[in-house]
Amino acid sequence: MTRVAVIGAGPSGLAQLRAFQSAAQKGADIPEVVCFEKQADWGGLWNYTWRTGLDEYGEPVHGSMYRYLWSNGPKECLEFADYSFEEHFGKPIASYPPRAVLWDYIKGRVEKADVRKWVRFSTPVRMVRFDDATKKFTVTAHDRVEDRMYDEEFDYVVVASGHFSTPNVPYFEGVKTFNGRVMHAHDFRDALEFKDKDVLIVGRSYSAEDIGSQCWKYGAKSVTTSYRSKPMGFKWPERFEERPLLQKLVNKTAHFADGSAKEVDALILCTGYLHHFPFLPDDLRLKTANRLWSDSLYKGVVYETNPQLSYIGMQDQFYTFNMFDAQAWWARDVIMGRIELPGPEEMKAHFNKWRAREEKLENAEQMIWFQGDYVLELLEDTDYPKFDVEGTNQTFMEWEHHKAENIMGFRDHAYRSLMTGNMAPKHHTPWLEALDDTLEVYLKN
Ligand code: FAD
Ligand code: NA7
Repeated sequence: MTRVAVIGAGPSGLAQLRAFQSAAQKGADIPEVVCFEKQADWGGLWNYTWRTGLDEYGEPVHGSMYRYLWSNGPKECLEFADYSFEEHFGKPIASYPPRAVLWDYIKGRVEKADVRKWVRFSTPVRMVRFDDATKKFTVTAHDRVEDRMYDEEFDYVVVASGHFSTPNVPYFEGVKTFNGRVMHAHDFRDALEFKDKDVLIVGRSYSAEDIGSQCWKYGAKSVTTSYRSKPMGFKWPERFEERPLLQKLVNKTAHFADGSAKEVDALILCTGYLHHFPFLPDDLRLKTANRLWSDSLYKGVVYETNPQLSYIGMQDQFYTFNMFDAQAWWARDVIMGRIELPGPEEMKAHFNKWRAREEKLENAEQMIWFQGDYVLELLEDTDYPKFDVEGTNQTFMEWEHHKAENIMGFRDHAYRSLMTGNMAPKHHTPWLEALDDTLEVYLKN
């Protein structure tokens, strides 16, 4: 029997499990699927952990999510086409759910699909090797509960281990002797730690924007973000400002590229993440920056030099859950022989076409249409329910517009589901006043 190893049970890995299960449900003979998950539960980053550094077994902690995190985009843009929010919650819900609500939703689909039995929890993959002669992979996994390492053979491997977990940590002069808290966004857990503090954030992307907003919301004395390329440019409220790049720290004084200086209590590096696959040898390891068209992948999924290996969710993301689905259905159909891959030259030509377009993208709007077109291309080939990608792009446009209008209030808007056609209710409490992020409170509409 054909065997498939899926590495990771976050949204991407779970999309892969659901893809195979849905084929089985429709009567297909599917391969044996084994999913290895390092954490004790599924949901990937959405499975919040209070831990930082190393976990209970000495493994690097995967989680980068923090308390009070609310979706940074409309839920309507990430909704599963085969399992709506309304199906899960039994009613329409507001558009920017907190983490716990999204985690519940992610779990609901795979619980319904009954695929938990395919997952081996607390089992990090240590190594994957490919044998050119037998055309099989050997996966070395470590069952941390039994403390037992073992090898198993597979015909296909799908890597879904995420890429927002291993921090990219640049060095700044004087950081060694800075008299305050220094951390990377990966280790940020609770904004209340920074109440009444002057916080300095380096970075200008989602983490900088959201961690900065959180700290402000939960009572930081001031928030200063420092950018390398250009400012975020939102209409920030009082006590929140943007400055050019941090040059050095002298005791607690931060010096910036424009010659200005500010006394700060804490430094939070929101400087992004590394694609990091310590379990993959040179010939199988994806090497790419965080970009919309990743290196070395055909259709953004299949590893060019070994098509028995696929990667899900490795792109920079506007689209998330339903893009992972589109990719997982596509990978499934390659594995099941429903999609035939072209030769290396055609694959390269396809790659080059998308890469050329990606390199010309100038703004978020163009990037969203780019990723939407990519999702559409994947949807053409599989039986993943077709959904209104253009409408999803339009919702992203509204989201961008709402952010530009009011960065501290964009989460108060509501959007129409592209899956059910129903309008989301407005949330009962403005985001700035909503300090309780529990599922129970959120759903009280
Ligand atoms: P992950 O969620 O990272 O899951 C990967 C899984 O692989 C984990 O469970 C991990 O334990 C497991 N794993 C890793 N290595 C191994 C190994 N060696 N062996 C076995 N298992 C392994 N997206 C949105 O749509 N909306 C948001 O609001 C949003 N907010 C975000 C906030 C933060 C702080 C971050 C970091 C990301 C956010 N994202 C958001 C993007 C996020 O990347 C996706 O939503 C999603 O979690 C990606 O799913 P994934 O399965 O690819 O990766
Ligand atoms: P991103 O989106 O990869 O952004 C990384 C940011 O870090 C970006 O603004 C970079 O600046 C900045 N960066 C990287 N290296 C440096 C150095 N050396 N100096 C200064 N600034 C630097 O990561 P995020 O964590 O924000 O977002 C990841 C995911 O989390 C995202 O999908 C969200 O949904 C949540 P640049 O823009 O290149 O000038």
